[in-house]
Amino acid sequence: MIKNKKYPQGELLRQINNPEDLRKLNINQLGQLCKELRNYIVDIVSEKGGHFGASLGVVELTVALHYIFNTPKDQLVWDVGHQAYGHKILTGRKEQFSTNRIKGGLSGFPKRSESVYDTFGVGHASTSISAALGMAIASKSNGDQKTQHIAVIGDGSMTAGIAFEGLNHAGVENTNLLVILNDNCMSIDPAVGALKEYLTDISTSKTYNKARNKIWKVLGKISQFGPNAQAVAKKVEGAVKTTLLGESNYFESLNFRYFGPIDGHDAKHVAEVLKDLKDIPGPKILHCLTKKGKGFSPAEKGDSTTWHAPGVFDKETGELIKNKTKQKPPKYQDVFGETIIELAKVNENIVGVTPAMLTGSSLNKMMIEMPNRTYDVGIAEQHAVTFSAGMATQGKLPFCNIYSSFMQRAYDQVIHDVALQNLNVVFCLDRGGLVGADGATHHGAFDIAFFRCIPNMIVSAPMNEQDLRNLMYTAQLANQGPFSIRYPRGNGVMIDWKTPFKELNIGIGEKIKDGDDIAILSLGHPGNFVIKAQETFEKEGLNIAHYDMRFAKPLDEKKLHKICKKFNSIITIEDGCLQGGFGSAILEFMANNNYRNAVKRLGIPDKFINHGTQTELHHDCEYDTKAIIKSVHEVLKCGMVSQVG
Ligand SMILES: Cc1ncc(C[n+]2csc(CCOP(=O)(O)OP(=O)(O)O)c2C)c(N)n1
Repeated sequence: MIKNKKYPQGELLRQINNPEDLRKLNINQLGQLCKELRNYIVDIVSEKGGHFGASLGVVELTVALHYIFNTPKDQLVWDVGHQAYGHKILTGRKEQFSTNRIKGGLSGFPKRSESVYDTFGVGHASTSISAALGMAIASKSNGDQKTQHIAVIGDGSMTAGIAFEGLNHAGVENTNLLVILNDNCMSIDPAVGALKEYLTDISTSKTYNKARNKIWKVLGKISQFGPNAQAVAKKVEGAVKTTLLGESNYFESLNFRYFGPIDGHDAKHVAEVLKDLKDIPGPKILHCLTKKGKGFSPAEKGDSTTWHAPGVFDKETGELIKNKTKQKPPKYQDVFGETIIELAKVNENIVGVTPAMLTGSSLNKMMIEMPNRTYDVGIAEQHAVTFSAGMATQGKLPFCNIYSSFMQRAYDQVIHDVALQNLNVVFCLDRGGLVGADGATHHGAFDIAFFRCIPNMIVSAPMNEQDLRNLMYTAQLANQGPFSIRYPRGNGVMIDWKTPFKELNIGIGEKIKDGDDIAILSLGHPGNFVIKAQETFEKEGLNIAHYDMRFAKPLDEKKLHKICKKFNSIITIEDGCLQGGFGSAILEFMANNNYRNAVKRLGIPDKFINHGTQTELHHDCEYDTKAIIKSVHEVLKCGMVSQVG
């Protein structure tokens, strides 16, 4: 077990090891507990990093939910889960919380294997309503009408199609489902779209807010109406809302009973409201207004996007502590962000598309320079892809930037809407490969495998910044069809990266070094691990060849024929899953052409990889520089011999 430092705890927090302890408090003590919980989160996240603003924003909600509901019997589902730090601390993981996101420590997201209080594994947005509804219907079918099912979802996550699908289904199921809409007007970047405007309208309607109190009065006296209580309350509530919000309360039109908006930072009030709602059957939604970063002034006043996951910072001043070591090569995402602007200045058809990862993809730079050609479509990967396809039919050239793991959401759209119609859409898959501390939900493990089998799709991965620029340049040349470029999280390798553009030949790799013992074929950034390993091979007098293949599809068959004829043994390396990935493509080529060279494949094994630093995980998965050296030594030792002459 990893070492974890002790952090100071306030008087109330000290007494709380699980929600049962919390429920012993007087409701008037909840405010004090929230302060202590907030301090504890600030103390630890300021030193260890992680998600920040969202967890501070739901401190009161978290305390009130565990205070009122009978967790873990009642099922509490957090959407995304980046806001669940307070939940982790209150549910038996207080002392371990300082190991959050560290290898061997707590996961940064709720995880069923970690705690019974984590009812559903999350990390990707907008799943909570569907999951909680599934639980609610299962409870009902088991004859259990008592268990409560609560989904806590942010306004950003509410923009995804799956959230609507969940609401749409829940509206015709009479289950104990409570959706808490945690509305802070932010996704990671400011929330976008018509729903956001609608929520703002409700939240700022003074007339409605006044009348809302009347509704609560009715609900407060609910028992006085005897058996007709629910009907009476519903009538009053419905009349007031319909008059004041027009005919169309979005949630009510989906058969949800809508309550709120309420101040999500008044723990006592939130608890009282939740207590009332507990007695109301059927699907309900409680609209809570909160602020990201609440209670930590630099985050409240500063840029909310920065404080979403700020890294380590000085908790007294709020100053972000940057690693001030020598000049580093740029992040791949920034090379993308700058290069697309350069290209778009010349090619007027280029547009940038992101599903809610404007800053994370560095497309925010283009949004500033070319707001009319940059689209943040909300947390809506499927829509981002089909929207790009639509644009492409009209001659636009979308660069649709989606993190590799989030692209999993939009698979059919890629096949059906883009590839089948052979449309010119460039998919830039950021965070391809192991991403580090975000862990299993966020690793970009599968994209090489799942894109490689799609007809018409070009699958490429740059080994460095220059390659990324040249691939982007090549992709925007006329009629390339669907073209994917995947690159990892983090920094490249070139300080001077603004190299002139050069057209690349599709499906052609690069010989980095000739050799005569073994050929190493790399795809993308791990080629740099091979270059590092060459220093050792040189010292050892080993002459190992290295090819940066650049494309997993189409393969550089001419080169592969030469390689298979010349070398007995081949090692492949990729920052992706071994099943069906780049190494598999090489094996398929060999099978199709009757080559029987010995092949060792390095990459992500067939299991889900937990969190750790990228360096730790590359090591654990055995495709870092050390593993390459070891593999070469093993191959030489056991003399993997070609079965063809
Ligand atoms: C499918 C998917 N796309 C993108 C993300 C990246 N992401 C993580 S949190 C977040 C914003 C969520 O906004 P909201 O639900 O309003 O929660 P808040 O952070 O405002 O509390 C995004 C876009 C994700 N986790 N999953």
